Amino acid sequence: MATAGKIIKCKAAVCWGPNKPLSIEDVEVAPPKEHEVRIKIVATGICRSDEHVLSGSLNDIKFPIILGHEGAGIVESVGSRVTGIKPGDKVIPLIIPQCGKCRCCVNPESNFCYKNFFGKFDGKIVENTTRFTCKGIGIHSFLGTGTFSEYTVVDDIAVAKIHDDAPLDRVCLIGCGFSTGYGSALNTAKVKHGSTCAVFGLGGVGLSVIIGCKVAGASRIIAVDINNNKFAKAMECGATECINPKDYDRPIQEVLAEMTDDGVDYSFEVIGNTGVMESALSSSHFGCGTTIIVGVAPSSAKMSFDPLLILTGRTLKGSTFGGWKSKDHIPQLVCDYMNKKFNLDLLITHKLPFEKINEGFKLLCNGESIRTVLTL
Ligand code: CND
Ligand code: ZN
Ligand code: ZN
Repeated sequence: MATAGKIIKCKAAVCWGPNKPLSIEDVEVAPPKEHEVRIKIVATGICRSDEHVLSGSLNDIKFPIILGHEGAGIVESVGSRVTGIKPGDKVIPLIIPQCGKCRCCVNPESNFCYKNFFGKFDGKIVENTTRFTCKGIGIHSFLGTGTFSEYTVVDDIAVAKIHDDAPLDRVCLIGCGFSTGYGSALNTAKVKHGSTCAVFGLGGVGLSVIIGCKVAGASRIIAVDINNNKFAKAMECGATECINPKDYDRPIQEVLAEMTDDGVDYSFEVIGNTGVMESALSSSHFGCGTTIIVGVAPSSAKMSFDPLLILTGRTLKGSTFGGWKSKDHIPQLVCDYMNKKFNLDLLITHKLPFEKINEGFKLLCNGESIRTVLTL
């Protein structure tokens, strides 16, 4: 491509600090270095985790930063020593890289990687620098993906080549929300056929948990949210019943215990609220229940619970990116979508041009949208 090896000037939504609207700026995107890939982003979803940064609930975020971690695009150019990815390939940037060599990568039970960005939040890619500049200032990249930009640079261990015919304006959700929820049911909880599940929080990630529970053959999927407007979509995704904690004057775990002969087999917290995490744990069956934390709590929040809950047979686990080994599994998930194994189109409630990104965040915060897909 004519732009290979050169700085690209393009538009990006820069987050200069918490509690400020994103600002569409002209940025410079440096060419990819060794083991890096520069991508033309075509579409990107807005996930609640981006909003956590905007609202200042995550510590140690380096500003200014370009958010966005649910994108899909086309490779513009590759740096030296990149193998298996070439200009023109359709790709999804990965929020958890897969170096293939570290202790996590070689363990089939883990989908983490020592080169991960999650929990580190320093906004740098592996070489420890940034590739974006705006007004002479280096701009960080959230989770190493920075998809709220027409072009971004990622590490080659943090990008998956996907099917040439994949519709990028939909499979972008496989970059985070869909895969995170779906995999937490299938890979982390390993939901069994005929089991009972409760899903707390019915945003894009929670609905994807429901889709996963359904694919796993759960017999009951109880959807829990404080916003009744989320229930119709939850039923469409596979929930068998919906409940609102505000409709009861007793703790929701008691309601769930009554509904399910003493507790669900699997419960999922998909909000990022430590109080709800405790309710989800208490909702699972005392002898054999499993609770999965998917929501990202504010940095300072602490969970507290009676250890007897665990001692009596419950299991508490967390799941990042649905337990998928990113580079290995994402291309297959894209094919599964194209083969109609699941329907992630249900999650897309809004489509907006990139310039309207702040409107997209408003829709998320008002509870009006599930996923807004921005097209660049
Ligand atoms: P979104 O905000 O769309 O959904 C959250 C839902 O929870 C909304 O429907 C709310 O109405 C509902 N809710 C809020 N408070 C309560 C409550 N007290 N009781 C019941 N329901 C409530 O968010 P999302 O689906 O985009 O993301 C959900 C969480 O998942 C969020 O914390 C995000 O940061 C996290 C996440 C995790 C990962 C991962 O890899 N683990 C990846 N991406 C996002
Ligand atoms: Zn996300
Ligand atoms: Zn690794």
